[in-house]
Amino acid sequence: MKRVLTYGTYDLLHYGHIRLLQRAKALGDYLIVALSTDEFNEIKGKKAYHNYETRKKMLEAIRYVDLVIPEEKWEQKIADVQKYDVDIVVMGSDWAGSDRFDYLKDYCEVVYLDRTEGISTTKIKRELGLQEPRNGLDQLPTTKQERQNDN
Ligand code: C2G
Repeated sequence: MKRVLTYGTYDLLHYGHIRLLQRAKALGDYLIVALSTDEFNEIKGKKAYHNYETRKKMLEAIRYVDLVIPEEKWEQKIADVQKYDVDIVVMGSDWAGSDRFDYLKDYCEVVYLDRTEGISTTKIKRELGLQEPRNGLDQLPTTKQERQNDN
């Protein structure tokens, strides 16, 4: 039984999230999602539309997801890998090479899957007029940092 673990906020679920979960599950038999709590989102500088309980329920309704656990701090990942006997940690490619994940290679496999272009929670909010357009032009994020904040 190959166990896969991924992390995220998963607010305003969109097909980029679903595709990530679908491909992550395809790498194993059991998929755990460590879902950012509302308090951790504050640390990440993200404001989710749905609270943790709602985002958790939505993820639990997805056929690829077997278990949802809270992500409360950056430093919990090694303990998560050991506690849940994880074989592979999977993240979207906007995290590729990040020191937030690469160190886990000493504990399990780490796989970065291509990010789904053209969709992000921030883009949805912007196009619904819920967020200021970026410098007047609706450009896709260019820097890695912008991409990491623009999911
Ligand atoms: N994602 C994707 N394609 C998109 C948007 C997101 O593949 N168009 C992926 C991200 O790379 C991430 C997952 O979907 O692997 C969840 O994205 P977010 O909810 O934005 O997660 P993030 O804020 O990157 O949180 O400890 C790590 C953080 O909790 C990750």
